[in-house]
Parts: sequence; C-alpha cells; structure tokens
Amino acid sequence: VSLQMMKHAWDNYKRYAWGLNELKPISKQGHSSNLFGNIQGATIVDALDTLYIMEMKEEFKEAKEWVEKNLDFNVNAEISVFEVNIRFVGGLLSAYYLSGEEVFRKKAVELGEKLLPAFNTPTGIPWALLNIKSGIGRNWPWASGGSSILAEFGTLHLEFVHLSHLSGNPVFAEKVMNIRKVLNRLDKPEGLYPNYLNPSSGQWGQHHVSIGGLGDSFYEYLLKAWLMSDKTDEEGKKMYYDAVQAIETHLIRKSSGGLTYIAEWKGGLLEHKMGHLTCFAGGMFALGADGAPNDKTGHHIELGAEIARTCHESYDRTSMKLGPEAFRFDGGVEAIATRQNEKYYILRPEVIETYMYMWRLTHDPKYRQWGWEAVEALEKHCRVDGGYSGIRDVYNNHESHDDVQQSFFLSETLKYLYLLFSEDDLLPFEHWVFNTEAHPLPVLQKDDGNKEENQK
Ligand code: DMJ
Repeated sequence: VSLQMMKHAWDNYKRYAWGLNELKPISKQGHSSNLFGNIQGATIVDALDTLYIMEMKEEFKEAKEWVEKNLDFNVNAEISVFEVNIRFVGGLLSAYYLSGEEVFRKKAVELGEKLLPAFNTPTGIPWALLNIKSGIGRNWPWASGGSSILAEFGTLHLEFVHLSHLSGNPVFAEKVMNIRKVLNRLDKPEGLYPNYLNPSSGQWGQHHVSIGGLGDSFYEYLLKAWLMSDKTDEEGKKMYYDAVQAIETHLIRKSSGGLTYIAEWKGGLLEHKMGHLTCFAGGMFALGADGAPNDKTGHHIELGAEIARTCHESYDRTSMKLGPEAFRFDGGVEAIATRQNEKYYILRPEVIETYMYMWRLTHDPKYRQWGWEAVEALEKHCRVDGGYSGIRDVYNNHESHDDVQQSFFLSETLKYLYLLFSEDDLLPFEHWVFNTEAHPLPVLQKDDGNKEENQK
C-alpha cells in the first residue's frame, strides 16, 4: 500500500511540480519554501532513496537524470543550513550508498563544501542561515539573543562524518567535533541542553529545553553518532545517556490518566505540552535501549513503548485519527490539542517512525495495527486527486486542506510505513542508521580504516 501511496505522491509531483521543491496538491502547481533558497528539486532529492528501496526503478532513473542535469548549487540563495543538510546532503548520501552512482557522491561533497562558511563564527557553532554564493551567514531573527538553534547545529554530525569519509577531507568531521567540544565546555542547567546558543559569545540564550521542535534531533544524533561509529564514539554515547537521564528526571511525567509524556522546560517551569515532533523520541529510546547503562535496557524499551502509546492516543482522540501538531496535559485534558493553532497535521512522520522502531525492536503486532490506522486515515483525509495534503484541523469532521505535499512525506512518512510492513532484513539496524529525514547511512565499520591502511 505504501508503494501505491508513493506512486500517487510522486506521479502528481512529476505532473504538476517537476523540478520545483514541493507540490501543492489542491492547486496542482509547485510550492516554493524559502528554507531551500533557490535550490530546487527538494522532493526529488528527498525521495531518491525511497524510490530505490521500493524498487521504483523507472522513477529512480528519471530522478537521477534530473539530479545529473539540473541540481545546481551555484545559485545566489540564502538557505537553512539544517534543512539543506538533512534533506539534500542526507538524500544524496543515501542515494549514493544505496545505488553506488558516483553523481550522488560528487553532488553531496560539492554541497557540503558550500555549507562550510556557515562555521565561520567565533566559536565555530554554525549560523542557521547561509548565503551559499557570498558565504555570509546569520541567525533567525526570532531566535533568543541572536542564538543558533540546538536542533539545527546539532543535526549535522552524521552527514558531515560521512562527507569526510567519502571525500577524504577531514574538515567536515572536524567542524562537527568542534561543536561537541563547545557543548562539553559549557555548564548545563540541571544537566539539560537549552535550545539556544549564541555562536559569538558561546553562551546559552533563553533556558528553554525541548525534546520536540528546536531540540529534538540533537539528542537523536548523539545516539546515532555512536551507533554509526560501530559503537566506538564513546563521547557521543556518554552525552546521549547523560542527556536521557536528565530528561527523565526533569521532563518526563505521567498524566493522571496514566499517559507518559515529555514536557517542555522553561527556566525551571514545566509546560505540559508535547509536540508531534517529540513523538520521534519513543523510537529513539527503544533504539538506544541496547546500550543503556546500569541494566536499564528494559526500562528504555518500556519508555519507548509508553511514548508510542501516548502518541497513538493523540491520534485516536481526534475525529480524523491523525495527530495534532501539539497536545496538552493540563486544564483537564490529556493528549488533546486545545489551541486552534496546534490542531493541524502536515503529513509528519514522527509517530509512524516510532511505530516502526517499536515494531522492529519488540515485534508487538499492535504497532502494525496502529500503522495501519494511520494509513487508513491518510487515505481518507489527506489523499486528494493531485497528491497528499496536510489538514488544518484534525478535530473537525470536514477536511480543510493546507495544500502542501511536504517533501518529508516521501522521504520519511512513506518510507517508515514501508519498513513497518517489511521484513527486518531490509535496511537492518546493525548496518544502517537513519538520518533525521529518514535517509539511511551505513555504519562505518571499526576495521574499515585499517583495511584502507592495509591497502596503501
Ligand atoms: C523533517 O524535516 C525531519 O524529520 C526533522 O527532524 C523534523 N521535521 C520534519 C518532519 O516533521
């Protein structure tokens, strides 16, 4: 089924928005997001590995030809360093590792080089935004005191390690190792990482802590850096398990109805709200369970299972059976959105992602059932003639479509659904880690370096 969904999403993108970043499935035209500046083709690059894994060979071929002929980084464009890294660099790296086609490696390294000027700050903590022609960077105007964002500068590690591996140029890995060094020198309030860090002063901005938006994938990349290093990156490992410990103590709570959730922390006060983005953490806890110190393996799996259940409840308590952007545990509600501007669903993957990890790690059939409920809801409410669209209010009985088919719907949501219903030996976790946009990157085997040494 996810294959047919992919076909519908892809065919319509091709018909109405080919070469542009995303599709507007209701108005049947291209959608340009300023996250990618003038770089074009986000959906194509994000979808490459999904097409490959689903064995959609014709489509993969036409996507590859587009990349060869049209993917151009010599544009005068201000881009989001984070978004371009996770979607374009990540997408190209995966396409290369899966297919072995040189063009993807070349483009990934070329783009990586374009991103390097973002690190030209007093601390080496990169800017959020970069003009890839002039090399001038800056931060989001809304970010606390000119800060860079934890989930943005903390979500470069996996891709940059692979860029060094594939190019032979150590500079990429050096840049991301330095980010860790800066973080490790800083005092952390209660062992937590604030979402804001000023790249000039090297000081934290506002003490807001979140495992959802602005924080999320920083934690994910600590764990995955360790896994991707064939469990040799002890620093990443320690930072991950220490962070989880602090998160458990200060952020994880249980509602009176028995639902475990991850709250947000604002200068010591809890906001009892959980974002859809935060739901990825169920899968993360389960994925990290195996390496948990002090006999905590079972506990981390259990934590993953509880987050999965809470996030399923957030879906189940809506009329459309699709989850809201954020849900609350206060004012007498549990796992329900109370504010109008938190009731939307934009085809995000995190809940299905967690079902996929929980399925692979426990084989409890309920995760496939929950995934199937999501498929039915997507087909009923998000599928339109011209592709798939987000929904403005999941508590309403009538769809109001937002008219955007997000590129991550093809790279993540549909890929995780496909994996949820596939055998475990498709992209097995021993050999692959998924970047935060669901692009699989191979584990770098311990003895690889030696092999190369030996060959010299
Ligand atoms: C994706 O780009 C990535 O999953 C990112 O980590 C968070 N936001 C979207 C999906 O919701």
